[in-house]
Amino acid sequence: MRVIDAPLDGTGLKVGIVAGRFNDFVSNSLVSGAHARLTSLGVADDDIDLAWVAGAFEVPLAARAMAESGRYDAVVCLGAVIRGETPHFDYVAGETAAGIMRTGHDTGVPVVFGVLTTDTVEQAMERADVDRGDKGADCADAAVEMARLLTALGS
Ligand code: INI
Repeated sequence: MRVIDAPLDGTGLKVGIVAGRFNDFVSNSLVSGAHARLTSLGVADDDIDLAWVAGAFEVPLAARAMAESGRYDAVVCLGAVIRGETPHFDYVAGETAAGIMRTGHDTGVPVVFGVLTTDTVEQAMERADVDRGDKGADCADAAVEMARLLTALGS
């Protein structure tokens, strides 16, 4: 069996980040975690672009614009949809997830899903906490791995 290697090496990669401003106390932490991990994996600070949008619902469209620009090897989508605060949680969360997935499939650019969907503010803060879970860092890993994997697969 040949194992296809996708090293967690971000050297030379260009990464876009899209973040929803809604619940920005969570999104800011996710952005910090993603940014710190990307740079620790070797992505140059100048090769990381961050675009803020109003909320999670807007994230897929901005991610698509980044992916279609041809300037990025991967796009990281960040935000927080919290059930306790919205009766239309299921629409916002579901459409955001579907839009992010579709963007990756349609463009061929890895678009990773770091929009938290939680029942409570506390759960969201826990998953965004750099000392306790840090979904932003997880997404940075996924972005670099997917960019490398697609290259290894000849994409
Ligand atoms: N956007 C979020 O990112 N998180 C939420 O929890 C949220 N709530 O609670 O409604 C939310 N709504 C805004 C939405 O994403 C759009 O920005 C808005 O509907 C304009 O299209």
